[in-house]
Formats: sequence, structure tokens, C-alpha cells
Amino acid sequence: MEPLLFYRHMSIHAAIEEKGRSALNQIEVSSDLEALDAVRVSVLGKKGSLSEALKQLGQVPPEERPKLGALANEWKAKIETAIEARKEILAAAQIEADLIRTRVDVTLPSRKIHLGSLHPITRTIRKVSDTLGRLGFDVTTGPEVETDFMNFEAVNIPKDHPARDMQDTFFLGPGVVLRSQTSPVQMRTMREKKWPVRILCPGAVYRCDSDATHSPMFHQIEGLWVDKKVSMSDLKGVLDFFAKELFGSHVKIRLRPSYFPFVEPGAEVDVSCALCAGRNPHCQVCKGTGWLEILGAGMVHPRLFELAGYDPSEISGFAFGMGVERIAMLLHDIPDLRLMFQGDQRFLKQF
Ligand code: 2U9
Repeated sequence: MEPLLFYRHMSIHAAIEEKGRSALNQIEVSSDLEALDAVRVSVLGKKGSLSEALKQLGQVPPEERPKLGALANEWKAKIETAIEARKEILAAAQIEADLIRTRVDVTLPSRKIHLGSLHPITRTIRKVSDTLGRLGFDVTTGPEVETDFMNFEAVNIPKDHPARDMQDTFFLGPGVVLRSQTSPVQMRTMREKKWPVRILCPGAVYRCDSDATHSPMFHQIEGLWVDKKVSMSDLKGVLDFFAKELFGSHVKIRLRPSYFPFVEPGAEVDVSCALCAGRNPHCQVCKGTGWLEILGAGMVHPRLFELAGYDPSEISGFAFGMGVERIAMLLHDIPDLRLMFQGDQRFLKQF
């Protein structure tokens, strides 16, 4: 019995050592965390090789058992330490691999974001509104479908005026038109509230006209300032500020007497050519005149105040009106009015 027992318990000793060394070896060569865990289970798990070896301890003489037990525990600890150490290395390698896999090349050019842009008409309306907003003008809008009365009568356009002709205005029905200017908005404002009034009225207007330089729908901005003692020099001051803000601090304005039914006196307003200031007789922008017409203006006709319910002896006011397309063309060097309405992306993307 003796030699067999000796052999047997030596073989358990050897088996523990052998399994332990083999486990250390497997741990060392495991290439990822999953493989490492598989090694742990195959050695230390319930049915693992070390556990199986220990199950045979019962066949060993009792006095040998503590030694073999201690040996098994020693190996268990060694293996656990090795697993922890390997785990750390593999986890770090995993992080490193993830970082490489998901690396971002920050030197690559960014992808182009296609932002929409504002139409030059919108841009111009905003620019004019911002500029005059700083002088206290409030933006006011009104209907595009107007009564004949508001569009003509209330702004002093007489019965025999050419604007009243079928050829010039879109008539929608008896007494109903597409507004041919934004003036009814100012008129409505005055009829609704007492002075002082300081408003800016941008919007679409309609006229029966269509050729290279006229569109049946275009945009206007009209301004109105009504208060006690508003004078022609106030008008000039506002327009001078406006022209300098829009076209550059070096420009000048000039007023030429003119006629509009809603104002008296009336004037056409020119801005000095920002490009040549009159020094180039062949200038493409001002055609050598040194001046560009930008708007019409004047002192509000007393008849309009009466129609608005204001007392013309108490107050006075000035008004002005401009074509938005014309201002946009001057500001952005746009050569043809029709570009504004064609929706051509090659044109629109430039804004
Ligand atoms: C009220 C009182 C006065 C508005 C005015 C102009 C002069 C003018 C034109 C410019 C080019 C129209 O687009 S255009 O063809 N406008 O010259 N407009 S004064 O005067 C008003 C309006 C309303 C109650």
C-alpha cells in the first residue's frame, strides 16, 4: 500500500504544480479579456483543473493534506495575481485599440454646411429697417389687397390720374385692387392712432407693368414722420443719415423738386456716386452724371392729414418712398432687375 500511496500523493503534488504552471502559461498568452476569463474558469472554476486536482486530496494520508492544501492555495493565489496583472495589460491594450480605431483626424477640412441665404430684397428691407430703426422708425405692415379708396382716394390720387387706369393697376373687383404703393399702410396707421407717428412700411406692391426694368410685383419701403413742427430740414437730416449709412460716410445727397400727389413740396432724392463721385465721365454706375436717384420724398400734403382725421394746423410731417429692388441693385451691384425674381441658385447663393 505504502508505495502506491506515496506515488499517488506525489502525483497530486505534481498535478497541482503542472496545472499551475500551465495556467500561468495560458494566462501569459491569452490575447484578450474573454480568453483570459476562459482560462480563469478552466483552472479556478468549480470544474476547473486545480479544483479537480484538489478533489483527490481525500486519497492522501491525512498528515500530507495540509501541505498539499497549502500548495494548492499558493498556486491559486499566484494564478489570481497573474490574472489580475494580465487583465490590466489587456484592458489597457483594449483602450489603446479603441482609441486607434475611433481616431479623428482633426486636420481634415470640415464638411461644407449648406446654409440658406437671405434674398437681396429681404436683406435690403432689413438693412433699411435697421438703419432707420435707429432713428426711431417702427416697421408697420398692411394688406396687399386694398380698397380703391385707400389705395387712391385717401392718398390724394385724383380720379383722372394715370395710376387709376386699368393699364396701370390690377383691379380685383369693384372697388378692390392690389395695392400699387404701400401708402395705404401709412394712411391706415394715421386713421387708427393719434400723432406722433414715425413708421416705416415695407412690402410688395403691384403694377401692370412688365419689361426689362419693370416687374408686375416689386417692393417698396415708405416712411412717414408726423409730429409738431416736423420740417423739410428734418427730412434732409434723416435722408442724409440714411444715405451715408447705406452707401458710405463720404456720400452726399441732393433734392430736386418733383411732384407726387401725396406730398407738397415733393422732391426726387439723389445720392452722389459712391464709385466715381462724378469724376469719371464714363462711369458705368452713374453714367457720368455723378448722381444716382434713390428715392422720392416731400412734406405730407395737408389734404392727407384731413383724410386721416388730423388737424393740419397742429402738425406737419414728411414722407418718403423708395423701390427696394433699385436700392438692392445699387448696394450689391446687380446688373439686371429680372435676376431678383428668377430664383436662380447661382445668383441667390452669392448672398
Ligand atoms: C402718406 C403720406 C405720404 C410716400 C412717398 C414717394 C414720395 C415716392 C416712389 C419711389 C420709387 C415710389 O417705388 S417708387 O416708384 N415713391 O417717390 N413716396 S413720398 O408719401 C406718402 C405716403 C403716404 C400717408
